[in-house]
Amino acid sequence: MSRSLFQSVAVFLFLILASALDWVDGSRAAAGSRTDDAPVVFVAHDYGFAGPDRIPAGVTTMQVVNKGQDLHHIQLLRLLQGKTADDFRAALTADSARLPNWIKFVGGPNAVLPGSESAATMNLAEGEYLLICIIPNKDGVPHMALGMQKPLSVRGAKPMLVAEPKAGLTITLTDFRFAQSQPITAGSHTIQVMNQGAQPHEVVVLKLDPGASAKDFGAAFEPGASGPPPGKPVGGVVGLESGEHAFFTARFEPGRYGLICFFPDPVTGKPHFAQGMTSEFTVK
Ligand SMILES: [Cu+2]
Repeated sequence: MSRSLFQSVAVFLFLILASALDWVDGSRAAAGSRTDDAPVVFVAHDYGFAGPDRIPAGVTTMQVVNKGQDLHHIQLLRLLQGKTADDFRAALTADSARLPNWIKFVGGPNAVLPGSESAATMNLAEGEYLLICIIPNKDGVPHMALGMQKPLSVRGAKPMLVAEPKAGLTITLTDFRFAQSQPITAGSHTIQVMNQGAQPHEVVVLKLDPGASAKDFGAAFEPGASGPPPGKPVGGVVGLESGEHAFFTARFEPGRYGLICFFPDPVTGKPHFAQGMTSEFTVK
């Protein structure tokens, strides 16, 4: 073997070894990936969000801390086609009843009462996002039209790989039903939410007042309704596109609970709960 050929073979073997070691390293990183990544916290107030402007991509737990007097959630939107937060504002000003078609609904922590917080976990790709609150005030004006819009840039990677949480339970969303993989017991649970419907859907978890249904809760938000809703929202996941999934963690006490989706049908404009998208269950 000539000296130069020998050198080439040696270099070749070194490269193979190096890539093999790299591979071992990579699988170690995956095996050692963490699920205890600290949440990204956004404070919601009447009417705005405070929090970071930029976060790294990957599996992200987003927490909303409600410091307002009203209900708030975070609907996370991904802006497509290079659109910006200003484009969104302009589209909303032009037609407040219709959201533009260059956004994707990518989840977010659902509504909680003033003084409470909720969290949801999503796998976020790099890109430009917007946090909005779609919950209406007493006059039916969505909070996003009152200032609850915050741009968020998702760029770069986290220093360590973060894995999706292990969920003991799945809630599947379809047009227009909720299905639970198993009964929810008392205690804290991490729940996977999967949208297998054709439309975007959300899940709001409700702690119901005695004798009330999830549909009664929804009816309290219809135009012209009076009186407080018969229950309180305790989290869940806001709008998710068809085929997407997310996670949320909530603590359940023994009692009566409900699930409800407020997402509007694109044709009729009616909220999904009016088409039957509610369910109730008892936590023992
Ligand atoms: Cu729905």
